[in-house]
Amino acid sequence: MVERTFVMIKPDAFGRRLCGEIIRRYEAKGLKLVGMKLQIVSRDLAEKHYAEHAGKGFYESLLEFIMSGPTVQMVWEGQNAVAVGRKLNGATNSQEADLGTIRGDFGMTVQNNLVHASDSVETAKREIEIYFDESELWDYSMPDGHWLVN
Ligand code: IDP
Ligand code: MG
Repeated sequence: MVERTFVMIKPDAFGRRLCGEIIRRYEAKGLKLVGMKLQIVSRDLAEKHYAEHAGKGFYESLLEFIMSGPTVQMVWEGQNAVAVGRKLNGATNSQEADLGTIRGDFGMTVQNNLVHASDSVETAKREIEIYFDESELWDYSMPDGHWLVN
């Protein structure tokens, strides 16, 4: 199934100059970038994005972190894009994340884990709608597309 997933480069990765590295991994894997923007996230957006965590002990700290600097929002498309994105990122706790994943290779903490990716197709739809208008998502084909589907 061709899916879309919402991926966000968090302020720690941005501040550590890892944007290129993260985008490179998604791109080289074979996903297709269909939307992208840069912003310092407002409280309103941060609360919408992380609504499922409201009330948890780490919630306020997470919001402060996510609003603390520039972030990059992206929509990546491809077969099983949601599961592929979660694999590229690795486990939530960066110290436990497998080497070879973004969090496993570059992260040291649970909160500051560099990158977000949707956990289901439904979540992806909700998250994409929070950050993007339909007119900001692009429909095009890549010349290597036939190598990346079965
Ligand atoms: P995920 O990003 O791997 O899907 P979630 O459990 O959905 O992980 O948590 C959302 C984000 O909240 C995490 O990526 C991380 O930045 C932060 N977070 C999750 N659990 C904790 C915690 O126990 N302490 C501090 N921050 C946390
Ligand atoms: Mg999550």
